Amino acid sequence: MLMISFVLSFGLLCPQDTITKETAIDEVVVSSTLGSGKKAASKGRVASIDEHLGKLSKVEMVRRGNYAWEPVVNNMATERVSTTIDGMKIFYACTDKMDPVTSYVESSNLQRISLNSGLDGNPQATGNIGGSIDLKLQRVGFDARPEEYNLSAGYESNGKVQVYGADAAFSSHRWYTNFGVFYRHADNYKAGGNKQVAFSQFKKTNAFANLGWQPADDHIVEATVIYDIATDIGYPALTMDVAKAEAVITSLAYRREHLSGLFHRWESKAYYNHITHNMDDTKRPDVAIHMDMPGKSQTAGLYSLLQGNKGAHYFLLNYDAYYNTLFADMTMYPIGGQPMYMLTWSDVGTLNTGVAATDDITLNQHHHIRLSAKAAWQHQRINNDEGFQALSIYFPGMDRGRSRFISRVAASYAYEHSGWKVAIGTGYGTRAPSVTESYGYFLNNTFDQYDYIGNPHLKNEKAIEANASVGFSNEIVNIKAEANAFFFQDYIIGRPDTRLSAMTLGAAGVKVYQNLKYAQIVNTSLGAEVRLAPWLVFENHVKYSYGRESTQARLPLIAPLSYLGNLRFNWRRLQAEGGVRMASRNSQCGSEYGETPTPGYAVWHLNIGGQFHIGKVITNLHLGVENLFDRYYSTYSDWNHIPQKGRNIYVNASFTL
Ligand SMILES: [Cu+2]
Repeated sequence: MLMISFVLSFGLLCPQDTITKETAIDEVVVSSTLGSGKKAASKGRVASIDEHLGKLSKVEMVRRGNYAWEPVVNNMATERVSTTIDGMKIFYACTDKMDPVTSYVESSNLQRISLNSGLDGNPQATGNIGGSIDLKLQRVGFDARPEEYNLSAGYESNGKVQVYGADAAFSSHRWYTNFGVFYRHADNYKAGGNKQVAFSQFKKTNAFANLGWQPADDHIVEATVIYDIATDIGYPALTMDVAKAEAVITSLAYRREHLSGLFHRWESKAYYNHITHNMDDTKRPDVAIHMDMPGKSQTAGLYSLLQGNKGAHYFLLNYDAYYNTLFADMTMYPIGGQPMYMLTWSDVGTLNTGVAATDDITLNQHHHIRLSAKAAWQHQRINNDEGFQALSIYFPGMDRGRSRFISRVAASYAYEHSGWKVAIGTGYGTRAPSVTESYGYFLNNTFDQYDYIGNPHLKNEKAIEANASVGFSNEIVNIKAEANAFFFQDYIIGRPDTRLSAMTLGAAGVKVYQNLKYAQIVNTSLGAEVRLAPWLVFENHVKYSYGRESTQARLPLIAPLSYLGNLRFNWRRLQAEGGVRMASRNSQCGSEYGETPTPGYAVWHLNIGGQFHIGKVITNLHLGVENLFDRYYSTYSDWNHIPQKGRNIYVNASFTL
């Protein structure tokens, strides 16, 4: 977890263009075929995106089942985190957060996942108080190996998970293409003690194709298509499942390389993506009122990015714009009664356009400064009359649309000398409320059993960030202590409104999103890695976080004290690892917000794997055990305390020719 890669290569497809930068960007390498993937999961290419994301030290995952976990960055969930795919904005289509956008890609689509912590977001990010995740697509590029073929397969004993993938890549000086298909299937898994977790199955297929064309040197056209479909997905923590979640993601880009003058690279991209999400309660026993709940999300956008350098400066300038619409409705079928219809996201359109700039200044080999800023204008409007009228009952005289100005700035300074590295940073940013927070209509939340109504009168949320880290590394040790703190003003969260009555049967009441005066989130971590022998590394990581709001209540879903310990062995082409993950009971949980404490636990794991050459074929083989002692447990971020997997033996292989 400590192995933070500080090296970012820009202009991936042109090695001569590579510029090494010192930044606070954390990343996990997904594709193992490219090598040097220090943090790549031991499950390699067949690991899910969720498993890869979980390797990032500032990321936790909220689980509502065995599929589509929600990434939480610096203890902030989707509303405060920006997720982009190669700079493209994409928004989930489920009012119950069953489909974080990371669920619409596959490991085989990705080369790496990069995370910018806090307000220092990537250029296309918006609303990123907690951080911004960019999923970098796997493109073979020009002048790579003329042809390459990959096959991968994996099996997990718990839940009989099967994973199969095949992809191919062709490359020349003028053209390249890589494409593939990936399939995943899981039955219900078993928690510790052989307890079956009903409704935890899923099926997923993902197909992708990338195409590159270079009609003249350094004039590059690139296109991407991803089609992802998941069916029969169970959500044991929720009262409903998903019949189908489907995404089409497309982009077309034009890029110039090796320009002379101030800017050496210019890239413009237009994109469109479309998500459909259909929930399903027909397989559940004892459903009092059957419901149909589909959701739809469409986003069209573009960005244009200039990269340049002059003297000590390395800078980026970006313009971006997108238009997203979210539509969700619900039809209830009471037994013996008339169906009832309700719009939950009433075709809300969001137009957002902004400019961003970053400057990395290398004063000399010891001093480094990074500045970043973004300003954006956003207009949001309820496009559906019926939905507007329904919400107007609760907010008489409300406007149908609303414009907002959002911005962020961040600055950091790093000092490096003889193995020591000290960094401090600060930032200020504002966030527009999400569609759910502004215009959601009776969205039932199974976490606290309340129905939620959006509030069109919300003010922008504001936050000040301060962060600091100190580290030391040499051949033997690598130690890093890190802390960041976020001070919010007008923090947005749902609070009970006793005047309203709930729509959902058995709901505890209605909550309306409000701006709280202030809130704080503090995250601290300490990591130490010791090389005990040339072939043996002992890795330790401790984390502690804290969150409180202005009524002095604790915020919900804040990670408890946790520890990760690993012993890593390297012998020739073999790597092996054994370790433990531990967490304490989160007795200081957000009880005011419906959270109940989760007991502490310790869970052990083992794995071994390596890369071998069999003739011309490069073979990656891995074998491992998770939850070695079959412990029954759940983490603080397991929705409604659904248990984690019990003992799980996995094996996977990938072959590259
Ligand atoms: Cu859903």
